[in-house]
Amino acid sequence: MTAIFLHFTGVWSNCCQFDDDGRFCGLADREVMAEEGGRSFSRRNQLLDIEKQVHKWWTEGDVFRAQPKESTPKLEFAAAYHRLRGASVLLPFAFHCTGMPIKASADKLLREISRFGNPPVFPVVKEEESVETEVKVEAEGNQGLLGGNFKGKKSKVLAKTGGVKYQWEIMRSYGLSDEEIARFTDPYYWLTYFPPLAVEDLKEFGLGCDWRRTFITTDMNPYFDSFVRWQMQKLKALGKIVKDLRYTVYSPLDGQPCADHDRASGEGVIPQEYTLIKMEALPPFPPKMSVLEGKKVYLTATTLRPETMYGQTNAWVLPEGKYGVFEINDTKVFVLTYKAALNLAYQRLSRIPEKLSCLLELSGQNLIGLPLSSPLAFNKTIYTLPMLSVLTEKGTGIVTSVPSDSPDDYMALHDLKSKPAFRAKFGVKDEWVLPFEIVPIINHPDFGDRSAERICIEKKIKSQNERDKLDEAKKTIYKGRFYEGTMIVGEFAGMKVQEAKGLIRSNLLEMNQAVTYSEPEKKVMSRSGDECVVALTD
Ligand code: A2H
Repeated sequence: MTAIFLHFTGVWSNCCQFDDDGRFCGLADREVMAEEGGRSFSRRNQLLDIEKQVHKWWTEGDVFRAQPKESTPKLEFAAAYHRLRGASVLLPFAFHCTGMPIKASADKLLREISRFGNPPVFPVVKEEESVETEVKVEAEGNQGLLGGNFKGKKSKVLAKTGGVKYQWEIMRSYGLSDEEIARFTDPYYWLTYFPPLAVEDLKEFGLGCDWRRTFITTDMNPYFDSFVRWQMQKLKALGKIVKDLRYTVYSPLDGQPCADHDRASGEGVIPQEYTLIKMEALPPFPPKMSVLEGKKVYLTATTLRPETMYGQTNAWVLPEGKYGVFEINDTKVFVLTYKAALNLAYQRLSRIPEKLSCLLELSGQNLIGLPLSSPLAFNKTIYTLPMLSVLTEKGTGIVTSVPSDSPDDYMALHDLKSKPAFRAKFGVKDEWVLPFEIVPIINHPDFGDRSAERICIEKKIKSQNERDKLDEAKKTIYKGRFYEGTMIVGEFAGMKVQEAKGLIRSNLLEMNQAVTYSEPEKKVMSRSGDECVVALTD
């Protein structure tokens, strides 16, 4: 900042001084105190006059015109500083036109026209909803997609007068007419509309720019476009870049990735990746599931600890949870929540891409007692049992139980084993529970090879309902020397857990006993109002 103020100081020092309070006080202040509605604008007006005069000198003198060979391009303040020291400074200014957000906004306008007409007539929003959106729009609505604030003077006022939820309303809040807004359905129109406004603002700001050197990005500028093509092809030929798929937060309604600026809530939320364990349901199926006879049916469990799969004793469902049986291909079906199935459908794991095909709806209670064969488990057959802390919002809503290493799993199994009335309540037979003992699989340097049991006893946890204590137990296990734990069973016995984890996971994926599953780590709502999933996109 110093440089630019130095610049102004030279102009001002002849005509200004400070009043007794140390406030700036110009000539005009001292001579006339013009009053407008009780407030004086003379100081401001004088500054504006000075500014106008300086702009005139700059334009007349063509002071920012520079010859490239004599100059060093620098940022604005450095440029001004060096210019003041007599250097010939070139400051160019270009417009980086962000492709996706502009395309997304243009497409939103198209969708709004197809849903609500042109100009659109939006459904009336309730009072509370509109208050929420107002705040949002004040925070985000004025953000120019080309990287700045554009002509947004009216936007706050307008935004306050109604709930602004739609792209069309955001454009109206810039002071644009409906007729003009309709032109923004063409993404290229954005690139002709906003840059000149930005140039105006930058000139007002006093940017010392040689405007002959300005340009915009994207294929609207064939020179820039061919430069980028050349650069990308060169890098690709050198093997420095690849084209591949990646997991990204995605709006099914918009049909495209939902970046932070496209979100109504959930800013900063990223995909969380899990290993989805395929636990095969063993026929004959109970009568409720008889339509599935002949299909390969898998209960699916999301885990962050694939290396613990040797120690599985059962699977957990929420008795009152809602599950579905979804087709993955012609022969294979997955049992999981609707939400998880939707995520998978966008990750190339559904019979019809991006569509759900649900063969059957089931409650968790319907699944209790279902025998399963689960990858790597030393117990050849395990059973589906009730756990009350299963969240249907997280993962597949089905959890595989490893009571040696998970305090939640240990306490839930302990409850079922020690409380016959609890078993009876959910129709759990003794033989699904009582024969299953803890299988030691990992030696934890501080808690031994039954770490979950040890910590639950130490913390005197009585049941699966003691949520706070269980969360604390989990934290305690992961603190300290957890990462020095060693595998004591399986192919990688003797190896540190951290090294074995990735290898075991790769094996499971390779053997098709597990797949990768990803979902937003927290709920994300798009500005179009739908809940986002994670999609595998180019
Ligand atoms: B973990 P995060 Cl051995 N509801 O797998 C409740 N818990 C769920 C769930 C749901 N819908 N979906 C997954 N989980 C559990 C193994 C394991 C796990 C061990 C030790 C700790 C542990 C065997 N159960 O997790 O909230 C699954 O249990 C403690 C971190 O996404 C999954 O990994 O961090 C873990 O929670 C994912 O939890």
